[in-house]
Amino acid sequence: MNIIIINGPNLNLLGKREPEIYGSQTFESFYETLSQEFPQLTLDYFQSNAEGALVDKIQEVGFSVDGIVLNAAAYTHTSVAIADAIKAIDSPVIEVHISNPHAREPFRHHSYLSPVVKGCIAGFGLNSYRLALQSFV
Ligand code: CA2
Repeated sequence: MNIIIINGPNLNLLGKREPEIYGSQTFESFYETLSQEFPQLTLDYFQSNAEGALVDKIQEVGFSVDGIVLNAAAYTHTSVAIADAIKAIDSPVIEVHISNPHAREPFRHHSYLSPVVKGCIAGFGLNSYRLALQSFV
């Protein structure tokens, strides 16, 4: 199975800022671990801070990959464009979050993406990504 992990804005700072919320591991080093843990999956990884670049990537891969693990970060709570892109593609999308947005500020309680994804996993730290990959396995 071909699975791509797509991360949105500021997740390139993982392990470098706000470790009390987002942990102290960089995503690059976590991604290496995931690649070893899931040898049966062909993994790819993309990160962008730009909404349009995320829409472009979802459209680019969304008719060929077997699954998308998407942490759209703050765009989760704002982006009709990303929701429309998810609706337009064939590949199933799992929405993941490191923190539990429902336990945080009210503006994080609404997701434009949750109604159009296959499932949501939130609040388990970086393990949220691991659980999403397991769901595809
Ligand atoms: O918990 C998550 O995974 C979030 O998607 C993270 C987003 C936040 O806006 C969502 O409400 C929940 C923020 C990502 C920011 O990532 C940082 C990582 C390290 C340091 C600073 C920001």
